[in-house]
Amino acid sequence: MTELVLLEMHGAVALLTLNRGERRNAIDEAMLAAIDAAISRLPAQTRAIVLAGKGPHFCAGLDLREHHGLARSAVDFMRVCQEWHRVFDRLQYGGIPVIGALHGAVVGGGLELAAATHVRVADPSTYFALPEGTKGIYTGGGATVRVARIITTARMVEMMLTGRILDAQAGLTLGLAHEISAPGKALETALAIAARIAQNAQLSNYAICTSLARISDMSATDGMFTESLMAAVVQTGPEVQSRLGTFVDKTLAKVKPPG
Ligand code: 1HE
Repeated sequence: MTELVLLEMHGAVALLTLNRGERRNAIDEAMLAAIDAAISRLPAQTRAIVLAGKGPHFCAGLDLREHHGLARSAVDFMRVCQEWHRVFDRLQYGGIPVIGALHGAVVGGGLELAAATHVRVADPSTYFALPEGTKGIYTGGGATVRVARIITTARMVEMMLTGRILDAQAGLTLGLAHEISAPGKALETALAIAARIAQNAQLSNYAICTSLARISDMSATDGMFTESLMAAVVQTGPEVQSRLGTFVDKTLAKVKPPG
């Protein structure tokens, strides 16, 4: 039986590849379970993850064929959504940076999955859409929170009502992508970014991935308090002495203008 999600280590970077290209990596129950299982299989040395899709598209979202065939009840589908939320939360809040390598369709639940990654590299072929409205359905994999926070709620309402399809450049402008790669190079670029991020202090990466989105859910005073707690843990962590020592002895790379 072919594995639905491939796991391949590149040093400290785990490459997870959705491996259902013949179905455009549509997410049925087996695919969701395979993503969950792949996260559970990550070796202890994993310091960054790249998430990619096999075939011509990153991910076509909910498996519409399965959904149509199962004729689920409202309660059944509520449970499906909660399972998507649980699995995608494991990516977003697992404490390990996840870099999405996007290409082709990143639509519906595919966009919900991409929005759970922390850094998104888009091949020029990438396009983003939330076609649920035009299909008589609704987002259920976290888009109302994750995508709305990236592009604003108003923009998401417009995208869903109109079925608007955004190309890679429009996605970049809205923050759905953070970088557009050279054609065909999204995976290579994502792996290079992941290798760099894997060099950061593990505790800093953990704090960035787990606390920032949570702090944005809090009131300003609670957020500031949580920030100071998180900083107290990170700034007194095990790597601070050695990393900041290189600043004191002037061997630390300076923060220079881009280019
Ligand atoms: C699928 C799916 C799918 C493809 N579920 N089987 N998502 C959508 O509305 C996207 C629907 N899909 C498409 O618009 C197109 O298939 C694509 C633009 C993604 C790809 O087009 P193309 O021409 O490259 O491939 P294709 O010929 O359309 O698809 C190849 C096969 O994949 C075909 O099966 P085949 O047996 O005819 O070969 C398709 O049926 C199959 N396939 N997409 C099932 N989505 C928790 S709620 C989340 C809400 C949502 O995600 S709504 C879904 C939004």
